[in-house]
Amino acid sequence: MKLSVEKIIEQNQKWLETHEAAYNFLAEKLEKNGTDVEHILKKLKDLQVAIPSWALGAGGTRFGRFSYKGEPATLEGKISDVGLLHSLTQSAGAISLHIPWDIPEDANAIKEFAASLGIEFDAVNSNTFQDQPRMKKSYRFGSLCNSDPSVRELAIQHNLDVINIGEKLGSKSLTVWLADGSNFPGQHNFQEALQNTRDSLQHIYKSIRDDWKLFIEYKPYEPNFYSTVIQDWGTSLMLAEACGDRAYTLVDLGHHLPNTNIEQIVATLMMKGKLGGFHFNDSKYGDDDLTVGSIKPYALFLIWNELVYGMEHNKNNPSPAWMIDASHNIKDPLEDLLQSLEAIQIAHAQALLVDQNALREAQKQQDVVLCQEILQDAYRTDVRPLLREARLQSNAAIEPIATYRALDVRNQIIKERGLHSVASGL
Ligand code: AOS
Ligand code: ZN
Ligand code: ZN
Ligand code: ZN
Repeated sequence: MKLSVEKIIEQNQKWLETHEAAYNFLAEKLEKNGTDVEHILKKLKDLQVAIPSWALGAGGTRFGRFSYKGEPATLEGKISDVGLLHSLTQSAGAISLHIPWDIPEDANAIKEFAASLGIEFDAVNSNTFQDQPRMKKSYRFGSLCNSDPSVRELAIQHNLDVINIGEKLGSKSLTVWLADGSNFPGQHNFQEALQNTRDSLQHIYKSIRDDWKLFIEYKPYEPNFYSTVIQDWGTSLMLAEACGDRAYTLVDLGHHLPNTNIEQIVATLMMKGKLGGFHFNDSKYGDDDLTVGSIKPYALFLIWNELVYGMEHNKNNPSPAWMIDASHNIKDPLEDLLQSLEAIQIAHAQALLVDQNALREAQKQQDVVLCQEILQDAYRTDVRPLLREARLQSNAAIEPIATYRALDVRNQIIKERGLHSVASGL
């Protein structure tokens, strides 16, 4: 199903008056304080966040998975769902595929279909954390790190296949997340596992085209519970540097031990020009993959503050590839993603409000109180009228979730796909 601009504009009429009053009030106040509101609106409109194909069905846990009504059973279905999110927000103009869950039968046709909805293909993700049918060897004891060279070869070849598929679709990057690690002390020779991983990644890196990037994701634990080969940003950075200029670290917000200062990691990576990819989600305990901003919105704002600073100051750092890596177990996946998109843009807008010059000056004066005041003043501003205005100007929905519900989108999807359609790959 497709949402027409006319329908969205029609819905917008309901909120137009209230919105305009709130927007004018805020814009006037901000302009008085010297904020360039047009600049913020432009930044909000420009930011495009990729949706991962696996977030369009309900997520699950090792205890089970409860499908959501009308999940997309095909790649076309997933792309069409991202198209809906994009129509409602104009900020989800890309999909991130996962191979082999999303192998396109006809890459050209898929590319055309996506383009008709304004959707591009962001980073492609390889999968060496599961065995696939008819595989000659198993990833049971790891993939790129495996002590058996024939398993490493298999895993390298898989990544090359993924690059190949990505090239056909117009992707420009490969994300490698490895589950590789060990469950018990003594199981791994740490040094050998890391060296094997480095050699394998270098091999993959050599096969990517000049206009491609390699993103190396890290994660402290899970599915292995004693050690993970690429456990932290330092290891990832070391590997990226061992590969070359177009290899970068990818930060996933859920991939840190509790209380890690993620904003400081972001700052360090951007200073080195090595923050390539970014996975948004939120977490209470571990890699919970909860809706962005649902647990620690202030931390998200502080992270965005470093992202905005870095994008302004570290011209050596390319614009990171943004993706939502969240998948909810019980909500309507599309509503959940709309909430995540909103949370990303709220923190983004708040960070854009930070008066960087005043902050630098307060830092120079060592005025700790003022530094905190400047950050919190931005954080405590209700920036939602700015988001609504950016969407209104882009012909998206002033209120995406309310519009999604008013237009009864889920029931129309169910009518098309059936109540019991199950997401492919999950
Ligand atoms: C896994 O924990 C990572 O976050 C990956 O980025 C991603 O969620 C995975 O590749 C999807 O299966
Ligand atoms: Zn991730
Ligand atoms: Zn994860
Ligand atoms: Zn996660």
